[in-house]
Amino acid sequence: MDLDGNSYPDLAAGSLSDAALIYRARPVVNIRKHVTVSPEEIDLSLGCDNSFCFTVKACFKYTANPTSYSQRLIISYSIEADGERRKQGLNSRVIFLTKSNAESDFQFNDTLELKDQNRESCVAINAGLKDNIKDKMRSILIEVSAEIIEAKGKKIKNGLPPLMPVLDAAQPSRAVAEVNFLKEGCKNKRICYSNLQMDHSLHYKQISQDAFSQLPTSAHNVPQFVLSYEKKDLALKVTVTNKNGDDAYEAKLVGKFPDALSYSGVRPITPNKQILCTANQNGSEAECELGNPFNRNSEVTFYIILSTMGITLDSTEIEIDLQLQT
Ligand SMILES: [Ca+2]
Repeated sequence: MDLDGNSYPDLAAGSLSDAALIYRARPVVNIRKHVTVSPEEIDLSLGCDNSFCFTVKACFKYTANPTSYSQRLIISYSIEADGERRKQGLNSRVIFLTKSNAESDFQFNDTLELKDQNRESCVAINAGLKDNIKDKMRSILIEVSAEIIEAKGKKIKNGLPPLMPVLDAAQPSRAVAEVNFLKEGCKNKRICYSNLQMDHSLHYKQISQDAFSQLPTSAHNVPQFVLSYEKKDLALKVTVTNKNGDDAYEAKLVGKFPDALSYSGVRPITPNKQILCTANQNGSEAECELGNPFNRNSEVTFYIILSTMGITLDSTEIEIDLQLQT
């Protein structure tokens, strides 16, 4: 029995009293979401910061069974950028320039009317990128989701009010599009194969002088350091190269130091090449940014200065762990 004429079977239960209960089945609809971005690739070397960078176009239509179902649906939808990154505690790189009632600028929320089954409605919004974004490597994901907030009924059979449809739970809740960054310094413009290599040597700084002297080595080629009032600071001279490699994005050197040593500073040697290092609170770990990108065939040399305050009379061996990352 279909009391309201929506093609879904209903159930009526009566008793000997003068009341009857009607259980009506709500229609199941599927909102099809389709999202595209234009352009799909951004060339950051052409400049694209706070102003317009790309357009997101999201289209929605609904399908239902039976095909004769034709209520007007009001949906609310959300377009979100860099959602995966934000789940990892990172910031979104995107700012939507078209404003909505969303609280944040990486999200766009609005409502839309779908007049009939299979009739598509689209929106287009503009987006920009934040200044000085670090991650120019991983693509930006744009996710679109939607839900029904109202069904506007036509004439209802038997004087019954229209029922709110339910979303088909078996259908994907999100549609996704990707914005990629063009990597000029990479042979394959999407994936970069860098060739980062490192050379290092240990030096010390005499208290009265500004220069660094290399430590003498033992018979087994291990640098030897004798702590004295004059020889107070150790300096790790590091040279990093990227010979014939693709550009290395977010290239950095990560150093881990033993209890006896702690990071105390960095001193550049290569002219016009500033190195920025950040250390943890007790100086047992430091990260030095080499470049974003660290270009093909570039080379940089710098000293990492290590305080020897923690060295005791029992210290006989010191191990330093250095790693290049990109
Ligand atoms: Ca029905």
